[in-house]
Parts: sequence; C-alpha cells; structure tokens
Amino acid sequence: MKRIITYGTFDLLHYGHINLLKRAKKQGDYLIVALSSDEFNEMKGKKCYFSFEERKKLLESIRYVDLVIEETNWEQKIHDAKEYRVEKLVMGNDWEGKFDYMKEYCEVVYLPRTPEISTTKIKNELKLT
Ligand code: C2G
Repeated sequence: MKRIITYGTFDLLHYGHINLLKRAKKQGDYLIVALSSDEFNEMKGKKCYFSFEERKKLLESIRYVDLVIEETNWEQKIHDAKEYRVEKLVMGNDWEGKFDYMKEYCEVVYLPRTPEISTTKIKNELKLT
C-alpha cells in the first residue's frame, strides 16, 4: 500500500484543489490529507470561510481522499511521515523546494498548480458582486 500525504487549508473547495487531490492519489494507493486547523490557519495568516469540521467533511466526501488528519503546525510533517508510513509527500508547486528536507523520509513531489483559480480569487470576485 503506497501511502501519499498532502497538506493544506482547502477552504472554499474548488477544482484546483480537486485536481491536486486527484493527481496526488494517482501517485499511490492511499491518500492522507493533513488539513490545516482553524488555529494553524491563523498562524498562516489565512481567514477561512468554512471551519475545520466543515472543511474536513467536504474533503472526506471526495473519492480520492482516504483519510483526513489535522495539521496544527509547520513541524509535524516528519512525524506524520513516520507515523503513517508515508512514501510520498505531494504538494502544489507554489511550495517548490520548501519541503525538500522531507526527502530524508519520503519522496517529495511538487505538481503544477491549476491556473486561474484560488480561494483568494473566489473571495475577491464575490466581493465585487
Ligand atoms: N492548489 C493547486 N492549484 C490551485 C490552488 C491550490 O494545485 N489553483 C494546491 C496547493 O498548491 C496546495 C493544495 O492545493 O498543494 C492546497 O492549497 P491551500 O488550501 O491553499 O493550502 P496551503 O495554504 O498551500 O497549505 O503545510 C503546508 C500548508 O498547509 C499548505
């Protein structure tokens, strides 16, 4: 069982997120999503529309997602890789290079982001309506 992990906030779930999750799952057999907690999002300077529980429910309904765990800090990735026997960390390439330290514990893959869509863009465009 090839276990993949990815991390994120996944607020206002959109097709860019789905594209990432679909491609991440294709890299193995079991996809774990470490979902940023509301408190960690504050640390990331992100104000979420949906709460952690609401974002978790949405992710758990996606066919590519096998398990959702909580992301509460920047430092947990090494622990997660060991605890969940992760073979590969997959992130969008806006994070290119940022998690290369994980190469000691698992493969690290950065996938091209889906262009033209982001939670911020959605929020800004809705403000204009
Ligand atoms: N993403 C993407 N294409 C988009 C938007 C997002 O591929 N148009 C990817 C991002 O690159 C990321 C994932 O979807 O891999 C989740 O994006 P966010 O919810 O914005 O997560 P982020 O704030 O990048 O959190 O410890 C890592 C952080 O928790 C990552």
